[in-house]
Amino acid sequence: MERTFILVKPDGVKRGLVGNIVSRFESKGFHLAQAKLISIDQSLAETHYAEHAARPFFGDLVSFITSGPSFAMVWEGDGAVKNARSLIGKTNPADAEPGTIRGDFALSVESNIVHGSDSPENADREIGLFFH
Ligand code: FUP
Repeated sequence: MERTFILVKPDGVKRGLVGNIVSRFESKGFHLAQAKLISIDQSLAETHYAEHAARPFFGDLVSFITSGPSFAMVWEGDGAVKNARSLIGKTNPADAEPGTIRGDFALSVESNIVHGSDSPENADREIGLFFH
């Protein structure tokens, strides 16, 4: 069964959206395999977002993701990676459709509530980073 890694970022946890987001994944039919609250440290943040290390927003991204507790999850289901990204919506909430998590809850790309793996290979990598 395909797995994906989903993270409710510090803005989503602070705003009390964990339950709503978990409920959306449950309602879609995914199976919750693992979950935990985690305070992401500098090292984990830089490893998780390594592909963005050279981007101008990298420093702000690392500061943001380490700014408070996040809620990490592993969800299983057919086409889990692609289906989860459909629930999450486009990276920039301004482009995300209403009905998606980012479309319903976020206004800015810097604080876009939730992360979801973008490929099965990255899902395995991220699950290994957060659950070991
Ligand atoms: P996604 O896979 O949808 O989370 O998007 P990306 O991997 O492209 O981006 C990861 C995170 O970098 C986003 F969630 C927010 C941040 N980001 C910015 O802050 N500014 C940008 O211009 C692009 C991304």
